[in-house]
Amino acid sequence: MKTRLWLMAGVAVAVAFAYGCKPKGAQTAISGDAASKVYVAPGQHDEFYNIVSGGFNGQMSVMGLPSGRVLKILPVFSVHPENGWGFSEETKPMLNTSHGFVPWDDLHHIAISTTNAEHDARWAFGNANNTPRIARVDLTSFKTVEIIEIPNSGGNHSSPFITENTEYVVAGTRFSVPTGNDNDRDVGIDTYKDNFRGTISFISVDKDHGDMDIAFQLEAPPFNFDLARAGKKKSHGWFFFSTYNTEMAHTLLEVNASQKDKDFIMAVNWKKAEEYIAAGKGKKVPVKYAHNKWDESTHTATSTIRTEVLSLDPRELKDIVYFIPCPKSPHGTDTDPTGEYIIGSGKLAAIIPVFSFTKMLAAIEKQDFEGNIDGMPVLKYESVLHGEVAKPGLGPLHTEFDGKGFAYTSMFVSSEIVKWNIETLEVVDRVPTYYSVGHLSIPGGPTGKPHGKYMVAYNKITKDRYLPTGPELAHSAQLYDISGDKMQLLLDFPTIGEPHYAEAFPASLIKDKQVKFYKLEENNHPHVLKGINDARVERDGNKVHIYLTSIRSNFRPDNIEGIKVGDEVYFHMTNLEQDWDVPHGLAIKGANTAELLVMPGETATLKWVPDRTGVFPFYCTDFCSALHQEMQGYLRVSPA
Ligand code: CUK
Ligand code: CUA
Repeated sequence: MKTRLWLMAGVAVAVAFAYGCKPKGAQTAISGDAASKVYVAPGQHDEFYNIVSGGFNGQMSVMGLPSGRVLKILPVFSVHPENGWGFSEETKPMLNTSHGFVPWDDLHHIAISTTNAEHDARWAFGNANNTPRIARVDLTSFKTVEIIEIPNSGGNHSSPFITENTEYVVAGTRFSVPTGNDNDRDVGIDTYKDNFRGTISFISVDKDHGDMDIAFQLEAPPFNFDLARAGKKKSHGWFFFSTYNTEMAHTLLEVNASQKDKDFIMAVNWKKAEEYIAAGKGKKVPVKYAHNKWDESTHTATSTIRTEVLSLDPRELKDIVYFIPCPKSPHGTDTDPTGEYIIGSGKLAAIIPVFSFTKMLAAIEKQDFEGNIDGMPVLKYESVLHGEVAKPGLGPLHTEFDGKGFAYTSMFVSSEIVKWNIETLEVVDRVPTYYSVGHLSIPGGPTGKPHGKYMVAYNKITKDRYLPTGPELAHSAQLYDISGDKMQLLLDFPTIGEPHYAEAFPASLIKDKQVKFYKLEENNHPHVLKGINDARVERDGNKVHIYLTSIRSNFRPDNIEGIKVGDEVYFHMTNLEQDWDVPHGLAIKGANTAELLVMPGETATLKWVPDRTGVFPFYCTDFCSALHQEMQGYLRVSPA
């Protein structure tokens, strides 16, 4: 796969010449001026938080911009031995699904919460592609606090995209699937057109607390839904989805897919859909999905299985869904900061089509349609088109905005970024990327208020950019200065996992709102200890509960006897510290689990079933004081 892409990139170099752009090796030589622009002096903070998806590692990483420094890696759809996430009893329910415990996924897109189309940065949302889920991360604790599974979905790629006040997070299915409960799903794959649907989920987000709930699902035609953006400002109330395989083929082996020279952008009037739901037009569909929530008071997650979802059928309600023809296999669809322009990016197209929201409304008003799909109108390309960006490069994927009237589109095949004027559609600048760029990210770029200073290109191919590390190389990101007329490459930095999308926002939004520690008096964990005198061991049948305290620089109890082979041993460890940045860890020899890393004021539980007799040392893993190394103990296991 990578080889092929590399070849495409090679072709692209030739193509780039044809377009009159000479990729310059000189771009690799950073001038002193560029270095000073990304230099964050020791002790100084970055200007922006950058939340970066981890792709196939299922995590998010947090980086500072402009330095590119990694500040944190946080588990979302993954276990994380580093802090026991997915290993401790408290966190396991976060990774529960209707299929049971699914400790991995493929996280492509980040959405940072907004109010009035501007970042408020209360939460970061991320999608699980493989076993469809949406996660919400609290940006005061940088912890995953909620995960909701998406039923009637397969390949949850077109998500999570949010409306301008974070009213909804949407999740569009990449694979159309048979919908309904498990018993309805055993159908022939060749009955695709009749039995499969391309479901779009509208997940409501509570204004105050962020709690998610599937408000309703829309049963769209069996296309593949790739990406989406909400309308904003004048187009608030609408959502736009890119689609491919509008041939509705159940196999994409050449002959079937990409036959047509246009696919569609699907425009959804979600305010209208809301009205239909309020009027009782939704029907209840039996399904099974998990809803997992973290409770900051008990420091424990719970998982609930839900069995019903409300569904709207746009085949019956004819004024919710409209199709805009868009040249070949659109990938990204993006809306500009004013909400007027909708940009399609046909991967196999030689132009970038820009649609006008005003024209779309006028065409709907006049019923200027060229046909319909199951009764849902298809608009005429020309009547919705604002214009086309001519000869932008090859393989347009994703577009971001600087808030100064310019759009920046990544060109996967020709490995470059093209800057163009949204009104005049004129290409004003282009720069090479190393290599094969995927998403672009400008701080505030997808919102109504981009900050327009920097742009990061997340590249798919690395090749020679860093010191080589065997067959697997770090993915490469590149930071550009976009404050002037010409884009200027400032910095290369390696990333964690395979980033797809990322969103950055001003650090000032959240840096003074961070949780520094948990107050012990507010800890309602069922096994919390409020002081060292409560430390103890309790046996209940074959279950042994060790109530353990940690505080600089000892564990209590630190000599534990009376454990038998085959016992279920639970270490309930409370970190009694009440200060910032003093976690304690717990590791036990031979335990087939991860460590615990417990934050000040928090309680966490590790389960271990010893399989042999002996004396097992345990110790603190986080260097917490001068006597850290002395923070240790013994546990004795005797025959059953
Ligand atoms: S996708 Cu990866 S480069 Cu999953 Cu947003 Cu376009
Ligand atoms: Cu506690 Cu080291």
